[in-house]
Amino acid sequence: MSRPQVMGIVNVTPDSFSDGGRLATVAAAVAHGLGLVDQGADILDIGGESTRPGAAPVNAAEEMARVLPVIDGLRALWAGPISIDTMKPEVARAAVAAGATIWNDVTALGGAADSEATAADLGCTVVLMHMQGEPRTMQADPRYDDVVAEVTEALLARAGTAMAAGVARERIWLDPGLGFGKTAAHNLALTAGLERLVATGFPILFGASRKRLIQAVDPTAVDPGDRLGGSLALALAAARRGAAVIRVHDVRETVQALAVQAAVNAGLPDRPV
Ligand code: PMM
Repeated sequence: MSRPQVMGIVNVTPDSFSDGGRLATVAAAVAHGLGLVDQGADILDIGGESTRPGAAPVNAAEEMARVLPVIDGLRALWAGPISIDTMKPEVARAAVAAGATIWNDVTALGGAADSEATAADLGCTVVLMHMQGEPRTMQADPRYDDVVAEVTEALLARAGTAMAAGVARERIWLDPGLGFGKTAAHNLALTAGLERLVATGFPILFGASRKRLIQAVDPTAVDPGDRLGGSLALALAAARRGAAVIRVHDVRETVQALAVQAAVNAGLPDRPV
């Protein structure tokens, strides 16, 4: 089994990098992205608006001012795939014009009336992520009868709508959206049941890096920086079940863990190390 692709996260929000102003932030974000490429990232995911529960929304002009110079800077120095993590079609359009080839949309093209038509027009790959509710309130009281079945069904419905709007089937990836309107138990069930999503035939993107479900298992992991072990365990679990792309902060460690898992499965030529 070959390993999934690793998507490295470049969050360009004011709290992510230096507070030395816009230019310093852009330079730091570009350097961070190139560092992730050196560590083995196959894809870089650039985001200018936090989707954490309770995070304040950002307008399109501010979001573009954050992400476009970073995409420009990366595009000038790296030819690999760049993804734009945005809920706004106008930001996706500008990002694709700047060289992004993937629109990662946590609203599964439900964020604006023209999201689907924009995705069809852009012809880029789109990540349709599942979310119950909206970021501000999604963690209040998420409920499902059968989370794996309901998330699968909802994502297939979104994919159907996107295709009806003109998005090509082969341009669609699906993502169960861990942490987006889900309890820790829901997140674990979705990880354990990922094969159901894989069986849809769409490539599956899985993002659990540093998420709070790890703290639900290990209550001492309060700081997201203390969740590496859990993030790696989740990445390996998803890879084993056939995830195509794993979205992570800790690229080097994830690439290494996936490579070792693949080597255990496939074996290595017998030579001393
Ligand atoms: N998680 C976050 C942001 N964007 N996009 C996709 N497709 N899947 C995710 O799981 C996802 C996402 C929130 O995590 P971060 O704040 O650590 O980036």
